[in-house]
Amino acid sequence: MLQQTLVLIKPDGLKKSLTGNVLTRLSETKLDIVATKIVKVSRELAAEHYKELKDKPFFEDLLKYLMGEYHKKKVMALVYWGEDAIEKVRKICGATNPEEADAVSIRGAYGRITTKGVYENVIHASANMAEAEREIKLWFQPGEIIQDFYPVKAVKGTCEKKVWA
Ligand code: 3AN
Repeated sequence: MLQQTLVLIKPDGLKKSLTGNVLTRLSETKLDIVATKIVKVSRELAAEHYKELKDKPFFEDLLKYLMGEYHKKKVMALVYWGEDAIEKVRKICGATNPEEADAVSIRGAYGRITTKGVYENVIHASANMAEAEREIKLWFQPGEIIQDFYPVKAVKGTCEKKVWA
């Protein structure tokens, strides 16, 4: 089944110069990259992204981690698209807990748990199609993706935006 999935290379991955390694591993899937950008993550974006986990004891640390408070204040966001994209990407990512992840998976090879108990697991990938839709719409605007997956509508420009001077 053709699917799209959101991938985030998290601040630990950027700080450790793992972007190339992670993208090389993901290229094994032969999926298409249909959107990408570097994002400085606000507290609001981090909280919305992880809203399902808001009652977990590690929620506050998780927000700080995604915002880059422990590493660099940036995340690389990508959308991959193709046959069974969600499962293919999740398999290469490995288990959530980097200590339990397959040693040759991205999280197994590059992730760690800090002495404070924060999972620094380098990468996020959507878990299912509903999550992928919610996350892709949260991180990207329609014009930033070169493939049309979700319906769009035209709105008259009323709000101010920056253009090149
Ligand atoms: P996944 O990212 O594999 O879909 P989720 O959605 O359960 O896993 O967790 C989101 C993120 O929360 C994880 N990537 C990890 O950074 C963090 N996390 C999950 N469980 C724990 C835990 N027990 N302790 C610390 N951090 C955790």
